[in-house]
Amino acid sequence: MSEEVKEKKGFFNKLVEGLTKTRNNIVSGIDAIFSGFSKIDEDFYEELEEILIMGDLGVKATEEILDSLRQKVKEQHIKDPAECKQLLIDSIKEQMQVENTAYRFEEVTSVVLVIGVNGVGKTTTVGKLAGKLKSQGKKVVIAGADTFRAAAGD
Ligand SMILES: Nc1nc2c(ncn2[C@@H]2O[C@H](COP(=O)(O)OP(=O)(O)OP(=O)(O)O)[C@@H](O)[C@H]2O)c(=O)[nH]1
Ligand SMILES: [Mg+2]
Repeated sequence: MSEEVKEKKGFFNKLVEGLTKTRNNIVSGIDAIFSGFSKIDEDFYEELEEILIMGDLGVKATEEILDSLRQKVKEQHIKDPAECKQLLIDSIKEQMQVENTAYRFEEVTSVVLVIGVNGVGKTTTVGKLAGKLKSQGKKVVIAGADTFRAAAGD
């Protein structure tokens, strides 16, 4: 076996390790907040903000998620942090919604870039998208743009 294989495995393992750490930090951070705080106050929101930003959600998305959470907590008169875990999940889901008009590629010639870490389902999703568009009578060209491995062309 060559050096190259060892090197690739090392790189992949490092990637998985890095992402696992990020994921664990967010999950354990959020769990700690919901069990560690006895009331919903500014400290609680500040801690939550820090965890979301450190989890790479971005400053703008984090602010919008927290605004929506604050509003829900107020409207529903929630006092217990444990009760607002589901509200946080709802707020994050809301943030991920996109309008129907967000993708104009259904009407004009467009490029769709699909990006993600290894094995998350890019190729499968690309195949599904291409199949759907083709069945609508559109012309589709698929190109692999992997940096160190040619994508599964077939
Ligand atoms: N459960 C589940 N499995 C999926 C889904 N999409 C893809 N898979 C499976 O996940 C595995 C990886 O899918 P790929 O589409 O090859 O992922 P990829 O991101 O192109 O992978 P690389 O090109 O190797 O980085 C395959 O076994 C798929 O069948 C999904 O939506 N749900
Ligand atoms: Mg692939």
